[in-house]
Parts: sequence; C-alpha cells; structure tokens
Amino acid sequence: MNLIKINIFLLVAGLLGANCSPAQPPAKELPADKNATVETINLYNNLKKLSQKGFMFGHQDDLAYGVNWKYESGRSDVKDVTGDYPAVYGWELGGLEAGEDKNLDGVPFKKMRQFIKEGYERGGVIAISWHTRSPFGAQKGAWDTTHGTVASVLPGGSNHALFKSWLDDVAKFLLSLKGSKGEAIPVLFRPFHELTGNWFWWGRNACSPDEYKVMWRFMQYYLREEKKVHNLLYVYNTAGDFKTKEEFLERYPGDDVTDMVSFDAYQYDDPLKSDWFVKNTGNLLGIIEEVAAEKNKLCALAETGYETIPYAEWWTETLFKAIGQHKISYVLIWRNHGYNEWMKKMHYYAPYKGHGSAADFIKFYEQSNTLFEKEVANEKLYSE
Ligand code: BMA
Repeated sequence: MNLIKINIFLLVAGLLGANCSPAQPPAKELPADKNATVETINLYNNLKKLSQKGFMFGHQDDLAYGVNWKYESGRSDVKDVTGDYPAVYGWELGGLEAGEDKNLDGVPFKKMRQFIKEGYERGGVIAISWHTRSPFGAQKGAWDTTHGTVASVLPGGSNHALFKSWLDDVAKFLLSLKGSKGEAIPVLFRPFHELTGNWFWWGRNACSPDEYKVMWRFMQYYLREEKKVHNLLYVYNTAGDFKTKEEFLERYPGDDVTDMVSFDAYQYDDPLKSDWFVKNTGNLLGIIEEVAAEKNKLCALAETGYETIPYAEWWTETLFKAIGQHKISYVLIWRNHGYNEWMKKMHYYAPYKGHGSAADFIKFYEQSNTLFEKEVANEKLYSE
C-alpha cells in the first residue's frame, strides 16, 4: 500500500472504530478540586442538572433556632410554616479560627456538626460561610477594615502563620463532617464573601485585586493539598453592588479555583413603593448567569431577605419575581435571630408560624420551580 492508501485505510478504520464503539455514559465533570470525593463530584454534577428544574430554597441556621425558640430537636421555622425543611442549610464558622466553641452568633460547633449531619442525611445541601475574625480586630471581628490585613496573611506576611493556623482549625471542622457511612459531607464553601463591599477586612478598599486572589488561591491550595480537604465546592461571592460582568469578575480568583459564582442582595427599601430590588436583583442574576454559562460554573443568590418581612406578599411578589426565569442553584434567606439585643430590634428573614407573610410563603413553596428538602431528597444529589 502506498502512503495515500494507508492514510485512507486508517481514516476509514478510525471512523468505523468510532462508530462501532458502544455508547459511553457522559463523563462526569470535575469541580475545582480534582481529588474531590465521589459525593462532592456527584453533588456538583447533579446541581448543574437541578437548576434546569428550579432553584433550591435555603435558610441560615435553620435547625438551630428561630423566632422565640432555640435548640428544639427537629424544629425549623420554615418547616413550622410549610411542613418541609429548606433544601439548603446555611451555617457559619466565624469564631472557629479564634478557638471559640461557639460561632459569632452563639451556635456551638458541636451542635452545628450534628445539624449538618441531620440535614445531609435527609438529602439536603450544606452551605458554609466564614466571617473570619481579623488578626487586628479583636473588637470588630471580621468587620475591622484595616488596610493591609489581607497582605499580612499572605506568604511572607506577619500574620501568615496565624492564617495557616486558622485554616488548620477550619480543615479540622470540615473533615469532621461525616455521613453515616463515614463519608465526608460535601459543603458549598463561601469564605471571604461580599468582597466587593467595604465592611470586611478582605473588602475592596482594604486590599488589591491581586492580594484578594492570592489569599483565595493560597487558602484553597492549603485546604486541598496540605490538609487533604476534598469535600468542598468553592463559592465566589460578591455583594450586590456591581454593575457589569467586568466589575463582578475584577477579583475573581480563577476558573481553576471556583465552582459557583454568586452575590448577596437584601431588600432595604419598601417594595410597595419601589421595584428597585426586583429589577436590580434580576439584572445581577442575569450577569452571573452569563458568567456561569461562559465558565461552566454554578450560580446562586447566596444571601438575601427583607428583615422581618413587613410586606405580606414579599415571597411571591418580590423575591419570586426577582428570580424570574433565571436558572440558579439556590437562594438563601438569612437567619431568624428574633429580638437582637445588640441591634435593639427584631432580626429575622424567614416567616414563622402565624407570621403575616406565612400564607404567601406557602404559595411560594407550592410553585413548581421552588425546591425544598422533600423534592431535593428525591433527586439523590450525592449519588450518580
Ligand atoms: C449579620 C447579622 C449578624 C451576624 C452576622 C454573621 O447579617 O445577622 O447578627 O452576626 O450576619 O452571621
């Protein structure tokens, strides 16, 4: 055979070979951590499919306390109203790095670990934020905005060893989250959040974009490679203050270290007088949805709420409309503290039984694209 004939033979054989091979199941996509546990990889892949069906509803500290109650086994304000638990459980690590046994909102880490296990075992999803105390901010905690703090925790900085010791504590806690078969519980991990704002030590005025990115990348390298934490999906989270895709991505640490893009946006004005929240949140969701599609990531509204929900139809008329047709993984409502001594006011975001917006919340629950725990449990998010 001359060279041309050989080439034709190889081409035909190749084509036939390709046609004859049995159909392969679609390959699973790997998250940022290429050594993620099987359950974490499954969660990542299943969440990508789930956002086509609807968005999960989440609530911060849901199982720990609500308005006028604390630590009652099995209780949840969301469940008291709808008969179902939220699909996403938000928890918070602030204080762990300082050696505290309770977080900054008073939740004992021992109890938190148990609540996380309960929610996961029922088929729910765990999301964790971390209001990391500043090394310079004994008084103000995460809210100390001393310029240069981020630089000080980077390799070579005066607080680098301290930063590593915080990550040791966080790694220990994350690795201690185990399901009944001993498997590590997957977590949507959202550290150094609202980075475009100016209220945390990792905020926009306190560090350069590169410093933020290096801190994020170091954090991930250390958890993943040094501490062998492989149960995390990494959530990049800005405040709701960006106007463009470029602004949203200014401090984005990289496709290789991110699994989900998100922002936080609360309702502050009166939704009956202004549709700003619906419009602005909708626009921002459009931006992150586009970013997620381009980068093949998940996206979410990671924190929202209208404190005390003074508008009875906020759920269907405001939040539901703001999300509209956007394909997001979840929306999470902030915590139900009840009366806050320090703030001298009621501080809660989900309705409780008898609350003025409870009937509307049930309507929101009944929408086909709002996903609470029962529906999400049927999806078996941790299996293939
Ligand atoms: C804020 C308030 C604070 C709380 C902090 C961290 O929005 O709820 O009371 O300490 O979040 O959870």
